[in-house]
Amino acid sequence: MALDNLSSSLRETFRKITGSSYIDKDIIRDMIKDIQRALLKADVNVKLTLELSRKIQERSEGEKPPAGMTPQDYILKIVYEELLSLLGKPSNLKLQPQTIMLVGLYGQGKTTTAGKLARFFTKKGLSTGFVAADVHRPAAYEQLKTIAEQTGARFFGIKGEKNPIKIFRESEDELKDISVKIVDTSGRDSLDSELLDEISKLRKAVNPNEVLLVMDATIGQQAGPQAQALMNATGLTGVIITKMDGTGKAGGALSAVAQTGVPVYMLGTGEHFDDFEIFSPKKFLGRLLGMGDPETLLEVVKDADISDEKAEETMTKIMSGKFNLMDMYDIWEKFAKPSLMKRLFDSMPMGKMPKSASGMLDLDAAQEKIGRYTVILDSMTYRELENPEIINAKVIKRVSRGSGTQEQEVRNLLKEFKAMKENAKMMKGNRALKKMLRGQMKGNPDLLKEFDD
Ligand SMILES: Nc1nc2c(ncn2[C@@H]2O[C@H](COP(=O)(O)OP(=O)(O)OP(=O)(O)O)[C@@H](O)[C@H]2O)c(=O)[nH]1
Ligand SMILES: [Mg+2]
Repeated sequence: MALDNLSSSLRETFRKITGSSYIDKDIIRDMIKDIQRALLKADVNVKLTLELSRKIQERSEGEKPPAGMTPQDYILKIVYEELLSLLGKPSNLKLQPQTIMLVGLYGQGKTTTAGKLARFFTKKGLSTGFVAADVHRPAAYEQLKTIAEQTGARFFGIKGEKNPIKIFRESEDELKDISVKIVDTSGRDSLDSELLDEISKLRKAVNPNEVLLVMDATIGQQAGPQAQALMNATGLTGVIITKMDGTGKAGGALSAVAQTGVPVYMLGTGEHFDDFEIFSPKKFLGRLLGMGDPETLLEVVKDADISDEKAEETMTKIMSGKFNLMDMYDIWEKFAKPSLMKRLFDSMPMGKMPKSASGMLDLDAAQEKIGRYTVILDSMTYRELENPEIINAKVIKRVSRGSGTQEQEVRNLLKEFKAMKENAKMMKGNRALKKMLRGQMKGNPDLLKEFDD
């Protein structure tokens, strides 16, 4: 996933602070150096990194923790708040009739995102239509038409027409009974004045409610100037960052967002139309810092067609770090469906899942692995599943024979189980973050209870 490295560095920094018995200037300075290094490595731009670290330093040295809060927790709170400010203000698309124009450089995912938006709005009961205003790439018309068929959006385009404004004007009658109109525009290799001029004129003609910049997570430092230029030409209202499932560093895109001051609305997390997430700065940061994401979990668990009661129960177990092999079995049985696994991959301890060369979750391999692991678990006794610590070499031998797998594979399973448990404990262990995430977990009292014990 994009930002994996930043995530592990920040978690390490948080661990260091939580683990230190006192806080002094040196510790703060070291921490700031660690954070700077981590941000720069993730492609966050230098100016922003410096601003952020200066703020953290000033506040850490100048502010006193309120009564009842340890200096360690207070430092973490400061870092958390400053990182959160880097992610911009929470805001999102409104569920109402509107016109949305998608802009951005070549190949960043505009047309795919049109499909994702269509899926998103149709699911909420709003009819959606596309205007094919990419007049430069010859295959653009067909691509959008196909996506319209796949997502149930109405399509309007004029094949061969070179004037995007004319296309939009003619679409108005055709799409007049459609609630959400999405205008797909041309991308370019770089931002020349010709493109900016074209997009600016189109923007005036369309007069959209939203102008969304579509930017992918692999874009580096050039993201800033580009976003700024598009901002000036069109008055962007929001950003969608795509390809968050890849190995791009995402820091470039996030820096650009911070500079322009427009909110990130959504994240693209794959090539399918359902690989689309609402962006929430708090959730995103919680996930980055290894707190798991209670809200996403609950959403997905509910999507899995499990009763609310069962969903809560599973969640509570996962987050409590108390689960045993039986629970691991339970999780895999419920969640080993491709669509769910993909969404859960990052927000829940699923064990180590196979990745493809590009760093994305390899679904087929993951399914196969879970299949094999389930057979192994099937060969254990109930007592062993409930008390994994009693599994010794003899049991491993028996289970391996019983399931027709190698002993090594049984050992691997047990090792991963341990790692999952550690992971879940880490989510549980960070008191300062827990407090801060409390707001997100309102309405979920059982979960909070587990957190508090
Ligand atoms: N992995 C992944 N791939 C994506 C995502 N969004 C888009 N893509 C892929 O990126 C490629 C380019 O996507 P398009 O939607 O055609 O990009 P575009 O901005 O419309 O491109 P132009 O119209 O040529 O400027 C396609 O292969 C998409 O499948 C995403 O969130 N994750
Ligand atoms: Mg396109």
